[in-house]
Amino acid sequence: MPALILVDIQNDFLPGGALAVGNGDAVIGVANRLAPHFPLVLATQDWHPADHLSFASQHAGRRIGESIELGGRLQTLWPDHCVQETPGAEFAASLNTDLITNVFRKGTDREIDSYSGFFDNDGRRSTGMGEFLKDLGIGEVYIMGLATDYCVKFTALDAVALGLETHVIEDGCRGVDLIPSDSLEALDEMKAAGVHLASSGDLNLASLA
Ligand code: VGL
Ligand code: ZN
Repeated sequence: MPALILVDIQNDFLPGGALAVGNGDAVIGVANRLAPHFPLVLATQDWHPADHLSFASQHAGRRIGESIELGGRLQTLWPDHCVQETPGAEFAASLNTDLITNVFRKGTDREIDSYSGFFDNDGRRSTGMGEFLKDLGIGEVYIMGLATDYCVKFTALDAVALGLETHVIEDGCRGVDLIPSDSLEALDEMKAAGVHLASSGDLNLASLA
Protein backbone atom coordinates (compact mmCIF):
# COMPACT_ATOMS: atom_id res chain seq x y z
CA MET A 1 0.00 0.00 0.00
CA PRO A 2 1.30 3.46 -0.87
CA ALA A 3 1.78 6.46 1.42
CA LEU A 4 1.52 10.12 0.52
CA ILE A 5 4.28 12.28 2.03
CA LEU A 6 3.53 16.00 2.23
CA VAL A 7 6.83 17.85 2.54
CA ASP A 8 7.03 21.10 4.51
CA ILE A 9 3.75 22.73 3.46
CA GLN A 10 4.31 25.45 6.05
CA ASN A 11 3.53 29.16 6.20
CA ASP A 12 7.14 30.32 5.92
CA PHE A 13 7.44 28.64 2.51
CA LEU A 14 4.28 30.27 1.18
CA PRO A 15 4.01 33.71 -0.47
CA GLY A 16 4.55 36.29 2.29
CA GLY A 17 6.52 33.82 4.40
CA ALA A 18 10.12 34.15 5.58
CA LEU A 19 11.49 31.79 2.91
CA ALA A 20 8.74 32.16 0.36
CA VAL A 21 8.72 29.74 -2.56
CA GLY A 22 7.23 31.21 -5.74
CA ASN A 23 3.62 30.01 -6.08
CA GLY A 24 4.20 27.74 -3.10
CA ASP A 25 0.51 27.98 -2.25
CA ALA A 26 -0.33 26.19 -5.50
CA VAL A 27 0.60 22.86 -3.92
CA ILE A 28 -2.09 23.05 -1.23
CA GLY A 29 -4.99 22.26 -3.56
CA VAL A 30 -3.08 19.30 -5.00
CA ALA A 31 -2.45 17.94 -1.49
CA ASN A 32 -6.07 18.39 -0.45
CA ARG A 33 -7.30 16.67 -3.61
CA LEU A 34 -4.95 13.68 -3.37
CA ALA A 35 -4.92 12.97 0.36
CA PRO A 36 -8.37 11.29 0.56
CA HIS A 37 -7.27 8.72 -2.03
CA PHE A 38 -4.32 7.44 0.00
CA PRO A 39 -4.56 4.86 2.78
CA LEU A 40 -1.82 6.71 4.66
CA VAL A 41 -0.84 10.38 4.67
CA LEU A 42 2.33 11.59 6.42
CA ALA A 43 3.83 15.05 6.65
CA THR A 44 7.24 16.49 7.34
CA GLN A 45 7.70 19.77 9.17
CA ASP A 46 10.80 21.95 9.12
CA TRP A 47 11.20 22.69 12.82
CA HIS A 48 14.23 24.78 13.73
CA PRO A 49 15.41 26.21 17.04
CA ALA A 50 15.57 30.04 16.88
CA ASP A 51 19.38 29.93 16.76
CA HIS A 52 19.69 27.31 14.04
CA LEU A 53 23.04 27.47 12.27
CA SER A 54 21.45 27.40 8.80
CA PHE A 55 20.22 30.93 9.52
CA ALA A 56 22.38 33.73 8.09
CA SER A 57 21.49 35.72 11.22
CA GLN A 58 23.73 33.39 13.26
CA HIS A 59 26.86 34.23 11.27
CA ALA A 60 28.21 37.77 11.57
CA GLY A 61 28.90 39.33 8.20
CA ARG A 62 27.21 36.55 6.22
CA ARG A 63 24.28 37.07 3.92
CA ILE A 64 21.27 35.02 2.95
CA GLY A 65 22.03 32.78 -0.02
CA GLU A 66 25.76 32.55 0.73
CA SER A 67 27.31 29.17 1.46
CA ILE A 68 29.54 28.45 4.42
CA GLU A 69 31.25 25.39 5.78
CA LEU A 70 29.28 23.91 8.64
CA GLY A 71 30.31 20.65 10.30
CA GLY A 72 32.47 19.80 7.28
CA ARG A 73 29.64 20.29 4.79
CA LEU A 74 28.61 23.17 2.56
CA GLN A 75 25.59 24.92 4.05
CA THR A 76 23.44 27.48 2.26
CA LEU A 77 22.44 30.28 4.60
CA TRP A 78 18.72 30.98 4.88
CA PRO A 79 16.59 33.65 6.41
CA ASP A 80 15.23 32.69 9.84
CA HIS A 81 12.37 30.34 9.03
CA CYS A 82 10.16 27.63 10.51
CA VAL A 83 11.19 28.46 14.05
CA GLN A 84 9.59 26.00 16.48
CA GLU A 85 6.24 27.11 17.91
CA THR A 86 5.95 30.17 15.65
CA PRO A 87 3.17 30.79 13.08
CA GLY A 88 5.69 30.47 10.25
CA ALA A 89 6.31 26.84 11.20
CA GLU A 90 2.63 25.92 11.20
CA PHE A 91 1.10 24.03 8.31
CA ALA A 92 -0.67 26.19 5.74
CA ALA A 93 -4.06 27.18 7.12
CA SER A 94 -5.89 25.87 4.05
CA LEU A 95 -4.06 22.53 4.06
CA ASN A 96 -6.45 19.80 5.16
CA THR A 97 -4.46 18.22 7.99
CA ASP A 98 -7.27 15.91 9.14
CA LEU A 99 -5.94 12.98 7.12
CA ILE A 100 -2.31 13.37 8.24
CA THR A 101 -1.70 10.61 10.78
CA ASN A 102 1.96 11.30 11.55
CA VAL A 103 4.21 14.34 11.37
CA PHE A 104 7.99 13.96 11.23
CA ARG A 105 9.90 17.04 12.35
CA LYS A 106 13.36 17.83 11.05
CA GLY A 107 16.07 20.44 11.40
CA THR A 108 15.69 20.37 15.17
CA ASP A 109 19.43 20.07 15.85
CA ARG A 110 21.04 23.53 15.88
CA GLU A 111 24.29 22.22 14.45
CA ILE A 112 23.03 20.54 11.30
CA ASP A 113 20.38 21.12 8.68
CA SER A 114 17.98 18.47 7.50
CA TYR A 115 16.56 18.78 4.03
CA SER A 116 15.42 15.19 3.84
CA GLY A 117 12.39 14.09 5.78
CA PHE A 118 14.25 10.88 6.61
CA PHE A 119 17.72 11.92 7.83
CA ASP A 120 19.81 14.92 8.84
CA ASN A 121 22.13 16.21 6.10
CA ASP A 122 24.96 13.98 7.32
CA GLY A 123 22.70 10.96 6.95
CA ARG A 124 23.10 9.99 10.60
CA ARG A 125 20.09 10.93 12.68
CA SER A 126 16.80 9.50 11.50
CA THR A 127 13.49 11.30 11.96
CA GLY A 128 11.85 7.91 12.34
CA MET A 129 9.87 8.15 9.12
CA GLY A 130 11.80 5.37 7.37
CA GLU A 131 11.40 2.99 10.32
CA PHE A 132 7.71 3.92 10.54
CA LEU A 133 7.12 3.03 6.88
CA LYS A 134 9.12 -0.17 7.22
CA ASP A 135 7.16 -1.28 10.29
CA LEU A 136 3.93 -0.84 8.35
CA GLY A 137 5.34 -2.76 5.41
CA ILE A 138 4.95 0.20 3.08
CA GLY A 139 7.12 -0.07 -0.01
CA GLU A 140 5.80 2.76 -2.15
CA VAL A 141 5.67 6.52 -1.50
CA TYR A 142 4.28 9.51 -3.36
CA ILE A 143 6.09 12.71 -2.42
CA MET A 144 5.04 16.32 -2.99
CA GLY A 145 5.41 19.72 -1.34
CA LEU A 146 8.08 22.36 -0.76
CA ALA A 147 10.64 22.86 -1.97
CA THR A 148 11.44 20.90 -5.15
CA ASP A 149 15.16 21.73 -5.08
CA TYR A 150 15.73 21.09 -1.36
CA CYS A 151 13.45 19.13 0.90
CA VAL A 152 11.43 17.34 -1.78
CA LYS A 153 14.61 16.38 -3.63
CA PHE A 154 16.49 15.03 -0.62
CA THR A 155 13.43 13.27 0.77
CA ALA A 156 12.92 11.53 -2.58
CA LEU A 157 16.60 10.59 -2.94
CA ASP A 158 16.61 9.06 0.55
CA ALA A 159 13.37 7.23 -0.18
CA VAL A 160 14.99 5.57 -3.21
CA ALA A 161 18.09 4.78 -1.16
CA LEU A 162 15.85 3.11 1.43
CA GLY A 163 14.50 0.86 -1.29
CA LEU A 164 11.08 2.48 -1.57
CA GLU A 165 9.34 2.76 -4.91
CA THR A 166 9.30 6.52 -5.08
CA HIS A 167 7.08 8.87 -7.03
CA VAL A 168 7.31 12.65 -7.02
CA ILE A 169 4.18 14.52 -8.02
CA GLU A 170 5.63 17.35 -10.08
CA ASP A 171 2.66 19.69 -10.07
CA GLY A 172 2.47 19.25 -6.30
CA CYS A 173 5.92 20.80 -5.87
CA ARG A 174 7.42 24.25 -6.20
CA GLY A 175 11.09 25.26 -5.87
CA VAL A 176 13.20 27.92 -4.20
CA ASP A 177 15.27 28.36 -7.39
CA LEU A 178 18.12 30.43 -5.97
CA ILE A 179 19.41 29.75 -9.48
CA PRO A 180 16.38 29.65 -11.82
CA SER A 181 17.20 26.19 -13.20
CA ASP A 182 17.57 24.53 -9.78
CA SER A 183 14.15 22.87 -9.75
CA LEU A 184 14.50 21.43 -13.24
CA GLU A 185 17.93 20.10 -12.35
CA ALA A 186 16.56 18.63 -9.14
CA LEU A 187 13.87 16.78 -11.11
CA ASP A 188 16.53 15.44 -13.50
CA GLU A 189 18.65 14.31 -10.58
CA MET A 190 15.71 12.56 -8.94
CA LYS A 191 14.81 10.84 -12.19
CA ALA A 192 18.39 9.68 -12.71
CA ALA A 193 18.33 8.20 -9.21
CA GLY A 194 15.24 6.15 -10.01
CA VAL A 195 12.43 8.44 -8.87
CA HIS A 196 9.26 8.19 -10.97
CA LEU A 197 7.99 11.63 -11.91
CA ALA A 198 4.23 11.89 -12.10
CA SER A 199 1.54 14.49 -12.53
CA SER A 200 -1.40 14.46 -10.12
CA GLY A 201 -3.86 14.37 -12.99
CA ASP A 202 -2.34 11.16 -14.35
CA LEU A 203 -2.50 9.14 -11.13
CA ASN A 204 -4.86 6.19 -11.09
CA LEU A 205 -6.50 7.25 -7.85
CA ALA A 206 -8.68 4.17 -7.60
CA SER A 207 -5.59 1.94 -7.52
CA LEU A 208 -4.02 3.72 -4.53
CA ALA A 209 -6.33 2.62 -1.74
C1 VGL B 1 13.78 23.95 2.99
C2 VGL B 1 15.54 25.39 2.83
C3 VGL B 1 15.67 25.42 4.20
C4 VGL B 1 12.73 23.14 2.31
C5 VGL B 1 13.90 23.95 4.37
O1 VGL B 1 11.71 22.79 2.95
O2 VGL B 1 12.89 22.85 1.10
N1 VGL B 1 14.61 24.65 2.23
N2 VGL B 1 14.84 24.71 4.96
ZN1 ZN C 1 14.86 24.87 7.05
